[in-house]
Amino acid sequence: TPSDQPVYRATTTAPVNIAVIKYWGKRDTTLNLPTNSSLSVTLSQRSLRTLTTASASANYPAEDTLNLNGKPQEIQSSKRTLACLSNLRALRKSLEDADASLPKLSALPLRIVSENNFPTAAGLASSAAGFAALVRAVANLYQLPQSPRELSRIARQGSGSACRSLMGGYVAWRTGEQADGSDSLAEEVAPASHWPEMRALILVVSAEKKDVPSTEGMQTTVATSDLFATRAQSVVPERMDAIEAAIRDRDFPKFAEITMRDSNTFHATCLDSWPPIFYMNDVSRAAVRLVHDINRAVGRTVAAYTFDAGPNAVIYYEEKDSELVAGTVKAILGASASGWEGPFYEDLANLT
Ligand code: 2P0
Repeated sequence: TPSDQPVYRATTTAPVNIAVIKYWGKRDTTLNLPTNSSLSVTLSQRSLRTLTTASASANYPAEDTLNLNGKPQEIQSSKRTLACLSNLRALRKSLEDADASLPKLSALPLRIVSENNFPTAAGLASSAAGFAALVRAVANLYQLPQSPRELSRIARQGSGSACRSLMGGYVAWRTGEQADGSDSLAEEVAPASHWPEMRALILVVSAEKKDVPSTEGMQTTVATSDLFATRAQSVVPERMDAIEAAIRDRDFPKFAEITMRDSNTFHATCLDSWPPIFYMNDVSRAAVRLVHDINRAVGRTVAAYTFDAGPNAVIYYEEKDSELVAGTVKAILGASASGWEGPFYEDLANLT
């Protein structure tokens, strides 16, 4: 009977990454090819991660299924998920074609079960960890020999930022030049061990779903913002070089200034979109002011804020300044009148 067939299974986790040079804008919406390169820090999985199990069996109903946080997902209408799965299956099929002794997993239905330990779609990069975990879990199930860099090409098609979650440490996603996306890949700029003092404090102001999803928001910006082209063509390329140098030299003040400026430029292009897009709110801005106040009071740059497509803040700092930065931020923004609801997650930013 079918229920006697073996079940092949692989489980993995994938981390969240928080960009310091932001991805915003696509030159190809099907392949998720970006208009500018981006760079992120991968978090440690201590507080934020996706846990995914992929399994394949002839016992399963014919269609692939995906369950996210206990809810079945409509993957047959999700072109991105289908693209990831068909790319992975094709790689498995070529292994099977080359070695007849391998079980024909590529012909079996997949069952994917995924769980975030943090609010989904609240601007906490859940799609990045989610697609990275999906690709890694199926690649493990299929025992694919491809490197994280090669798998990043597949994860990118699930969600652009997901390509950066396949590696630890400091990760760049290069725009690439090819129309087929073959060179639009993530690569490690520095390993986690290069700058182990780096810390991140994640401040959650709202765990509710955001108003304008990233994909839609960036399309509006590309189509309507005058500032957008300047950022993509002249501002970001210089910042990529400068922040890579700052990471190489472990120069926190430089890293911090570029990070804060690029977050601000990204949100400026959102405000410059038509109709304007607001991801930050008054509570977010209170965190911006506090970080500048702390840096001014200390007399050196010890903290950097960055905001994604939502009001939550991520604050980077070095371990030696934990008390000064995380202590002050939690004391001031943790007070109920601040509007910050929490939770606040502390993370060793780059240990995976
Ligand atoms: C980033 N964000 O670099 C930027 C900063 C949000 C602001 O990547 O359409 O969910 O799936 O490719 O990856 C969010 O965009 O968008 C994002 P899709 P994604 O982290």
